[in-house]
Amino acid sequence: MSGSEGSAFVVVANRLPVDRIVAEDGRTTEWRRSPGGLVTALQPVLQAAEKGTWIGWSGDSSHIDPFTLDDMRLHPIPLDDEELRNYYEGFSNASLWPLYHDAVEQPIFRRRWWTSYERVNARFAERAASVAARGAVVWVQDYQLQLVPAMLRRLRPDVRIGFFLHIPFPPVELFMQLPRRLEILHGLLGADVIGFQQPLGAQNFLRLTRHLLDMKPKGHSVMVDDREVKVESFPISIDTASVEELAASEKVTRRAKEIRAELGDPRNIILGVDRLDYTKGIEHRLKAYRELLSEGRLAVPETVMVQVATPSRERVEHYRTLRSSVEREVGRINGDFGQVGLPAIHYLHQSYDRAELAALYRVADVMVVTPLRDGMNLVAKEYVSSRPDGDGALVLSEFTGAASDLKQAYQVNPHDLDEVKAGLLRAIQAPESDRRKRMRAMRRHLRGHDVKHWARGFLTALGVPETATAYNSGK
Ligand code: GDG
Repeated sequence: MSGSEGSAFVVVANRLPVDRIVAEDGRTTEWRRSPGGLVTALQPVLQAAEKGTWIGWSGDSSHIDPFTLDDMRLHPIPLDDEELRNYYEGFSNASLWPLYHDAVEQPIFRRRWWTSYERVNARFAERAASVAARGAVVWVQDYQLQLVPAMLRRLRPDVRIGFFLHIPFPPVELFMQLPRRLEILHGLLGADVIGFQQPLGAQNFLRLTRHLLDMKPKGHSVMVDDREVKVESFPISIDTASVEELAASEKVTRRAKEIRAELGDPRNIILGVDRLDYTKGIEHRLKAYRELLSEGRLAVPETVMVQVATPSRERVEHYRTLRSSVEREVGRINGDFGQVGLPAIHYLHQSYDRAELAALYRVADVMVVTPLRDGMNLVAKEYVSSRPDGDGALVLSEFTGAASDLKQAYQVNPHDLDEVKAGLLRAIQAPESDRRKRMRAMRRHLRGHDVKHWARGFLTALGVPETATAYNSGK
């Protein structure tokens, strides 16, 4: 249905922004919007554009007809088990993910994974080509879909194509390891705007075009034939207003008090919240905490740690190994320093709803975010905006994109254990006035730089100010 019937604005992402929920009768299913910044950011444009469409994987292999939810047209793409293993768990999460994160784990390459990656990317591109109206704007998201821009351009040269990478883009020396590196590079260059989280990612990409294709980047762009491709950074953020509102709600305030009591009313609550992923530096922070306890610089029950580790990519080998080693370390800490009814660390390998997470942020005196490499890290931003009391302290790895936005955090190099320990102690012992001053500055920054600011910036670079103005209509 290309032409006048199609959508003027199309988002292409690995996942649809909805979850399928089994109704109470246990038989029928319904769709519910999944919580997440991306959908919040894009919904105003999807709603403003006549029949805005989101194309993404539904979460299983069944063929589901397009449907409408909250004024968004949703086009589910099925993935079968082979594709899930090869395109998603394989090439996306065992090759690209570690490689793009500084190879903090050894990337694995398998030839059959590539075939599947190409096939699935083609399926997304074909669907986008069939739903986009003439001259539409198509915004492709993230590392799972890097071939889509060029594939789509071949099918539909009339549309404007944006691509945003949510994770870091590696330096040339690392990218060169990637089998099929040329195909990936050509895939991305099909876009009109390629967006990265950080200026460093954009620079790495531009250097790569010089190195592999002998291109001559000028400023923030390169020419592909006679077409200009802009390469810039757009740091993503959170829906600050809604995060602040939820954290200040009566329900969350009440729950935060309950949690503090349930934890035994300790003086210091240290919190970590991450997907259970080896890039997040969970082991590094646990080790720092253990050493502080064993040196007597922190003590239970005056201090307690809560680590939420949301289950993630559990069939990928790297993730299984990580889970074992994190759980071994948690057991060791509790074995050595816990008391009956008073563990030193509460470890939660579970997912929570937004309100429970907000209550945890509100109750945490110190939030500890120690990734070895992270495109942005929204958890750090959510914590800052979830403190209506104005207190709290953030220990933040300098290897996150968030470190450029949250300059007043207690920043640490997670590889330097002594520095992580010192950062934790500084955050715990800082005078209240210092903590409040830092938090105030960071909160102010996030009010001016929310996720809509991010989307507006990208769409303006893509040359679609009329789409970007959807944000000014107050929708
Ligand atoms: C990628 C990049 C970049 C976590 N546990 C629960 C839960 N969460 C939510 C958090 C936060 C999100 O998941 C995690 O976002 P992060 O940014 O921290 O990390 P990634 O998942 O690795 O995201 C990252 C991001 O994309 C956006 O561009 O910042 O660098 O790696 O929003 O709150 N949410 C709920 N329950 C949980 O248990 N509801």
